Amino acid sequence: MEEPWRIVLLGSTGSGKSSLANIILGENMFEVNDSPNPRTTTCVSKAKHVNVRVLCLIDTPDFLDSERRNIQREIRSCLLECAPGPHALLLVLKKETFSQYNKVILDGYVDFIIKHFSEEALSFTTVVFTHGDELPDDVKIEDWVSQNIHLQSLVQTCGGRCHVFDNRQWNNNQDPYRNNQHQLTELLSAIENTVRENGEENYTNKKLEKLDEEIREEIRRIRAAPENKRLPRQQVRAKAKENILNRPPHMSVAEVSIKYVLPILLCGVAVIAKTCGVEKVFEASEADSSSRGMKVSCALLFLCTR
Ligand SMILES: Nc1nc2c(ncn2[C@@H]2O[C@H](COP(=O)(O)OP(=O)(O)OP(=O)(O)O)[C@@H](O)[C@H]2O)c(=O)[nH]1
Ligand SMILES: [Mg+2]
Repeated sequence: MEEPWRIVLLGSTGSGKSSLANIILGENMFEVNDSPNPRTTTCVSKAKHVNVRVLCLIDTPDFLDSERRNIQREIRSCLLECAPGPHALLLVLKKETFSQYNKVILDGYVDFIIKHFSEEALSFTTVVFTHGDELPDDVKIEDWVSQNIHLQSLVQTCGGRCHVFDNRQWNNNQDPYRNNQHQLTELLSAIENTVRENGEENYTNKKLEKLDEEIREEIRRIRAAPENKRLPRQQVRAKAKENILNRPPHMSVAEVSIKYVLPILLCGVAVIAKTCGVEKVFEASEADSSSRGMKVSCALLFLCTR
């Protein structure tokens, strides 16, 4: 079977990520938020045949919501869902007046992509506006974007790719431009161009490749159990991702050393210093210097275990 295109939707709560995902898949597969509170709280991925290929959409919570708990876990879940790498990242923005406040959010998402994927991932990113019905008559989204320096710069950062949908109003619109089907065709063709420019490959990096290898390894482990032999492929993959997500994050040898080995060594040094009278080096009374030795060690211990 041909590999699905993995498409990640990013953006603020209420920007229309889940609604857009439903429009792209042509079916209500993601829960839409009609309350003032965030709805999508965990990463959800759904796949479906659309035109000639399978699209796997990864809907995400608002990663910049500072009040959200478990954000690191959700970021890891998003990376697991799109491993070995996404074919496209969609930065979903509500079409509205863009102020200085919005600029902070725009910059926040660009920084997020650079931090958790890389700068190169911006060339796989497309800006998608929702609430297109508010676009003035006869104005195309590119023209509207060009009126605001922050938006213009964002779209340029994302390779000049931008599209507009109206998830509520443009489903059966007769207008050739103000029409979700037309916008979807354009969006998929833009993604196809990006993938082609990348030698028919999705975006990837070392971290995503490693996660993919971890998933394969876990799939092999699950499959080895006789009771799992008949589990469908998708179910095994989902189980593998869940197992990895529930594991404590992998630590490098250096991290393990700093977190566990160094504190033990420091404690040892403190005990030896006390018993051997190394406190004389500090030129203080025995009691003072040994307690100072302990304090220094405890302070270092505290810093290391944070
Ligand atoms: N008029 C209009 N309403 C929209 C559009 N897109 C989304 N909405 C509405 O905006 C609200 C939020 O939409 P969602 O798709 O749930 O937004 P979200 O980004 O997934 O929100 P969270 O899951 O909370 O992060 C819902 O009431 C949608 O019906 C649009 O293009 N036009
Ligand atoms: Mg949502």
